[in-house]
Amino acid sequence: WVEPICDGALILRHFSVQHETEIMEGIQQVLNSHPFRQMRTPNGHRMSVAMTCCGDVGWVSDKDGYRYSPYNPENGTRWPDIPERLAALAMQAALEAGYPGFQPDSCLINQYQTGSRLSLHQDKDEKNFAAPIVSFSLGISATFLFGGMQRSDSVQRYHLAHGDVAVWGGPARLRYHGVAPIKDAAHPLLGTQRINLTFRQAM
Ligand code: MD5
Ligand code: FE
Repeated sequence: WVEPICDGALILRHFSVQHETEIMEGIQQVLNSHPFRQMRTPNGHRMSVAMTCCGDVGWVSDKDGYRYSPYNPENGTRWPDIPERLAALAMQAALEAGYPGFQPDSCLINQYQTGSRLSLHQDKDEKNFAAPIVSFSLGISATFLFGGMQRSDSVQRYHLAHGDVAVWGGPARLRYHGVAPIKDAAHPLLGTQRINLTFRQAM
């Protein structure tokens, strides 16, 4: 079922549960050559979320800042293609959310473990803010923090569970958001981790 968040954003509850096996196969394919690693912020802090990417470009962070790069700085090689079945599911979710023609060229894969968190931020390293961001949640649950256009604005909390897909576009695209510290839990398929896929039109 569909849970509206605000103008431009909604959650497709349970959307990807029936595809969980092929989604995990797609993720594993990327991990084989580009495993999760914890990058550093420009301030030098190690992020608690481990990440990897696929697509034409991937989101990277280091002492020089945040950016999209065709290369994984870890090994200097190009990111693998977004697995075809994953791209198709992301396009289908975007379509159901009212965004036909979504063509992701980048997918950031976030791995959360107990205690991992993502502090409030805006996604503004992409070139095209007209395209939505399509976000798949897998594994243990998270409390998603949805803020306003300023960091100091109050946040609404949303429970994101295995299979939920959130689509953030229109006026929601540049809202501050984050993920509260992940509570210790276990999921039958993914164990003690949460994986989040964010499909983007970055270039
Ligand atoms: C996550 N990831 O659960 C979230 C899901 C990230 C990130 O925030 O940058 O990797 S994506 C949530 C999102 C994206 C764009 C806009 C908004 C939320 N929003 O308007 O709240 O790991
Ligand atoms: Fe974000």
